Amino acid sequence: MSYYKIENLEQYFKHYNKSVREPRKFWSKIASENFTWYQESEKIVEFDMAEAKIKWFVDAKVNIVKNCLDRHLSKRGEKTAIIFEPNNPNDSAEHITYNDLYSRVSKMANVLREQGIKKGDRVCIYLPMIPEIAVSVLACARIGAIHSVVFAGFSASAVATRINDSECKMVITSDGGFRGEKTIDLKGIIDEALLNCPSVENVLVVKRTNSSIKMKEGRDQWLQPLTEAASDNCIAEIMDSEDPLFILYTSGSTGKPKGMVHTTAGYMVYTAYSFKNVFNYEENDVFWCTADIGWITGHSYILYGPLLNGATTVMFEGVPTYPDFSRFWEIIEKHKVTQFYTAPTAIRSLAKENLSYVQKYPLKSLKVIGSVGEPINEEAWHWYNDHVGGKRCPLVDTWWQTETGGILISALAFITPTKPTYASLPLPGIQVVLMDEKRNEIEDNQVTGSLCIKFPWPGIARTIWGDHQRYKDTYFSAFPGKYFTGDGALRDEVGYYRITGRVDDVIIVSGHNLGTAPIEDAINEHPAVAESAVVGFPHDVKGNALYGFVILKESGEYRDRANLTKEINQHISDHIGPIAKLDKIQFVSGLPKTRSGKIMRRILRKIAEGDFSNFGDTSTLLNPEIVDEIKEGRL
Ligand code: 7RM
Repeated sequence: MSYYKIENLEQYFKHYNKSVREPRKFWSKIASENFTWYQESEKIVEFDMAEAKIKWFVDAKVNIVKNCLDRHLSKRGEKTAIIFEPNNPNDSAEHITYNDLYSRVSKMANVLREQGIKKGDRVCIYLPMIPEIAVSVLACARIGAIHSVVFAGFSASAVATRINDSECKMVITSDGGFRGEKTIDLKGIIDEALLNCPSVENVLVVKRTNSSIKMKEGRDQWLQPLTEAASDNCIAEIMDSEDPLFILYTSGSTGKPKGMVHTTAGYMVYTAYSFKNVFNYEENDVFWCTADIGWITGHSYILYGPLLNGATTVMFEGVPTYPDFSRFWEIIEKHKVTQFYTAPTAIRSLAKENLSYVQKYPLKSLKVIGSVGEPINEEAWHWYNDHVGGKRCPLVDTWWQTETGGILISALAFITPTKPTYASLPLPGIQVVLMDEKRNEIEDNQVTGSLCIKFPWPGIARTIWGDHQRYKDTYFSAFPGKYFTGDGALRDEVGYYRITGRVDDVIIVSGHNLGTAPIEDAINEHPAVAESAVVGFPHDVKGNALYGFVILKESGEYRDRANLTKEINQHISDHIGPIAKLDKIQFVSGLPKTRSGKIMRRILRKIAEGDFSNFGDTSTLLNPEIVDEIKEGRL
C-alpha cells in the first residue's frame, strides 16, 4: 500500500491513524517511494521537544532540485513547468518547459559557482515575480547555497536588516519591476540598503524594465550575459537532509524579524505531499497560486510543491486590479487553470466590485479553489464559492504558517466535506491539540483553546537563524513538549477545526471571551461595510471594551454615520449577542496592513487606547500613511 495519495475519506482516517501510531513507517514509505535519494534514511526522525531539536530523514543525502527537475526530464521534459504571465496583458505569456527550466537553472547555478558562491553561503534574492526569481531560488538549492528571498516590496532598511542578519554574500535583483501601472526601482532600493551591508560582495542584476540604473564598479554585474556564457551542465551538490535549504523572514509580534530556517529533506517531502493531497493535483492540471515567491506560500506552493510533483505552475507578475478587476478571472480562463489558490483579502477586495467582472468569464476549467493567510469570513467564503467556484469546486481553507513549511490543517479537495470558515481536519502526521489557560489539553468540543502540535512533522522550521534560544522561547516554551502556533482554534463536534485568529486577538469583555474574527464577520455582513477590524481597549467596568475600525464600500449611500453605527451594532447583536457590541466605531478609509495583507492590530490597539507614543516597527506596513489618518479620527 502506498501512502502518497489519499483516495477517499475512509483512507484519510486510515492514513492519519497510521501516521500517529507509526510515524516513522508512514513517512519512511512516502519518502522512499516518491523521491530520488543519494542515500536513504534509516532512523527517519529524531527529536527533543524540550530543546526544540528536530531532525527528519536523519543521515539521508538528497538534492531537492534533482527532485524538482532532473527526475522529470525523461517523462516530462517537454511539459510546461512554469507559465509566466506578465504584468501587462498585451505581452505574451511564457511557457517554460521542464527541459528549459533545467537548463536555465543549471546555467544560473554555474554562474553562482563562478562568482564564488559555495554550499552554505547565503544569497539574498530581491526580485519581482519574473522567471528569474524561480531560476535563482532553484539555482541556489542546486549548489547548496541558502536562499533568503526578501519580498520586493520591502524598504531598503527592511532589506538591509534581513541581509545583515544572515550575512548574505550576494544579492540578486533587477533593474526594476512592473506592478500594475507602476514601475518599482528595485536596484535603487538595493543600492541604498547596501550602504549598510558589509557582507555583500556581489550583486547580479536582471534586466527587466530597462530603467536606467547605476552599476557599481567591482560589485554589480548584469546577469544575462553571464548566464548566456555559462554551461548548462551543473552537477548538483549532495546535501544532508538537515542542511539548510532557505531562510525566510517572518515578523514577530515584537522586535526584529525572525529568520525561519527550513532544511532540505523534510521540507521537500512535506511540501510535495501536502500539495498533492490538499489540491488533489493530477497530471495535466494547471495550478495557480497568486502569492508572491517572497512569502512562504510562494516558496511552497508556486515552486517546490508543484515542481516536486512535475506540475505546471503559473507565476503572475502583476496585481489583481490591473488593467481592471477581472485580471485574475481572465488569467484563469486564458491558461485553463484547474486549481486556484489565493488570500481572503484579495477575495474581499474583488467582491466589493461589480459582479460583472467575474461573471464575464465562465471559469469552467476550475476544479479546486483555495484560501490562505487569514481566516476567511463567511461572506467572502460564499462569494468565492458561488462566483469563482461556481458552487461546484471544493473550497479548501488551508491553515499553516511560515514556520510550518506547508499546509497543516485543510480539507483535502474531493475528499473532506467542506464547511464555511472551518479549515477542517489536520493532514496525516499533524497531531493537533487545543490547550487551555492552565496548560491542560482540552478534550471537549466547542471550546476555544491555544492551537498546538504535539509531534514534529517533516516540514517544521528547525530554528531561527542565529538565535535558537528565541526559536525555543517562541514556539516550545508556552506549552512544554509542544509546538505552539500562536493561534487559537475551536473544534466542533466532528473534530473540524476553525481558526479563530491569533490568540492575542481574543478580548475578554465583562468576563466573556470574544474573538475579533466573528465580530468582524458580523460587521462585514452589513451591506454598507467593505472591511473592518476590532480591537480591545481598557474599560473601567467591563475590563475591556471593543473599538471597531470600519471601511465602507465605495457607494454614496449610508451617509448617515450615526444611524450606521446603530445598524452595525444591531448586526453584531443579532449575530453574536449584545455583549459583543462595539463601544466605539470609527469610519476609516483604510487599515494598516502588512504587505501580505494582515492587519497590524498592534497599531490599532494603541490608537484605540489613545497611546500614540511608540508604534514599534512599522517598516512592514504597506500603507504607513493611514496611521496618521486613523490617529486623527480617533473617537
Ligand atoms: C501561510 C501563511 C501565518 C498566520 C497563522 C494564522 C494566519 C494563515 C490561515 C490563517 C486562518 C487560515 N503564513 N492564517 N492561514 N488563519 N485561516 N486558513 O499565511 O506565516 O504568513 O502567517 O496566518 O494566524 O498563524 S504566515
